[in-house]
Parts: sequence; structure tokens; C-alpha cells
Amino acid sequence: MREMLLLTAVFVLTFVLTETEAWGYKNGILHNSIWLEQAAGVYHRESRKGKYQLTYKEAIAVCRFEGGALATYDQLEAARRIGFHVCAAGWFDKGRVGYPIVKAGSNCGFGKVGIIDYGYRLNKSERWDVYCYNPEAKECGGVHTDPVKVLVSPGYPEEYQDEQICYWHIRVLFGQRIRLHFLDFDIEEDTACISDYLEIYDSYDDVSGFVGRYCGDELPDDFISTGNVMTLKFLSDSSVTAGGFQLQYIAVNASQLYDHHADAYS
Ligand SMILES: [Ca+2]
Repeated sequence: MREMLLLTAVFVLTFVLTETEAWGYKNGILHNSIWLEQAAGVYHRESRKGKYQLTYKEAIAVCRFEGGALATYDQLEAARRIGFHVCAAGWFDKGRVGYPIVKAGSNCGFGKVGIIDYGYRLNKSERWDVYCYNPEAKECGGVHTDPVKVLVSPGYPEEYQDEQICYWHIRVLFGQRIRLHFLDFDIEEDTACISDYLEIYDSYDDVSGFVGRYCGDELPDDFISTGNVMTLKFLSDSSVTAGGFQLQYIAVNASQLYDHHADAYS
């Protein structure tokens, strides 16, 4: 039992030390775990259908849906300068396409650093992802930096509506981790959670760090992030709704996690 405890302590400590590194590879994608407040308004989105499916017109609609607008080059660059790194080309302001690269990599950005700029596209029917800007949280989703918060599906405790798209980007202090705990959960159920679902990403966006997709009425297990950021994504389709969900996230520091593990093995 004591060996177990010691092993756990070593594991947690190793983890904490590793986490002080701002950059790391996860699922083959280089990403940063530091996210600074000033860049929080810029975010990456893709179509419900997947990567590179949005025409320019559709890209504008995606940003507007969340009360935002296409990011400008300067907003994207400002975000990039403090660590926003996404390996996916998207529309931004005035029909320009590109993506922000902070660290040079061989499989992304042609080894360059900066906004990888595909220029102003003449053909607005080309399909890419999109970069939006919205510093304000909208009714559902938004950017959350409080250490403790309860997040709910749109309209909760009423049933959620059809055609909802919500992204919650959570960022707590560097060095802390985020513990998710579900309080209530009821999302239209189908075997692969295709109709409506909640997804958890151990990352600041929904490009990397996929943890799981959930539907039905069983409470998902608690989840603890590896870094100080997390993204939750909720989508509903055009028919059949359900009760929705309520969850709490809590910022935890390493010593709290250690205590938690120690309790578990004592
Ligand atoms: Ca539905």
C-alpha cells in the first residue's frame, strides 16, 4: 500500500514537473498549454461536417452564430504572439485564409513561424475552417477563467433547443488542472451519439486532445485535465431534445490532486 502511495506521489510529481513545460506533443500534434487572457477572444471553428467544409459565407455565419465576427489578421497575430497555435487553415477577415503557427514543425506551417498566409482568396466557394473573434461570452459557451463554475446546457433546467452549438473554453491558472464533475445529464441518445452530444477536449480548442463524446442519461465520469485548459462542445441536431446537463468544474492544484490520490490508497 505504501509503495502504491509512493508510486502515485512520484507519478503526480513527474506530471507536475512535465506540466511546467509550456509545449508538448499530444496525439502527434504540438500544442501549448498556456493560454493568456488577451487572446481568449480568438478561436478556431470547423463545420459540423468536419475539417475544411466552410465556404466564406458559411464561415461568416459560424462566427455570427456565437455573436462574434471573423477575426482580423491583427487579432489572429496578437493571439499567435501569446501562444495561439492551430494547425488548420481557416477563413479570417476580408476573405483571407491562413493559420497561426508559434513553433516551427515539419508537418505544419512549412517549417515557418507566424501567420501562414494563403492570402485573399478569389474563389469564396473554397472550403476551409474559420477563425472568429468574440471577447464576450454568449448565452451558451464562452470563455471561462473562474476557478470554480457551474456550466449548463442552453436554457437549463428547461430542455435544450434544436440546432445548438456551444463551445466552453476553460482556462485556469498555469500549473493548475481542471476537474469536471457532472451533476445532471440527459442528452438525446443514439448508439454513436451522432444526433446530439457533448464532447470533452483536453485542450483549448476542439482540434486536439479529444477525450470523449457523450449522450444518453448516464452521468459521465469525472475528468481531470492534463493542463490548465479544457474545451467542452455541445451540439444538437434539428429534432428531438432532452433535459440537458449541468456540470461543475473546479481548478485544482497539484497538492490537492496528491491528497486525492493519497486518500484513494489509504
Ligand atoms: Ca436532437
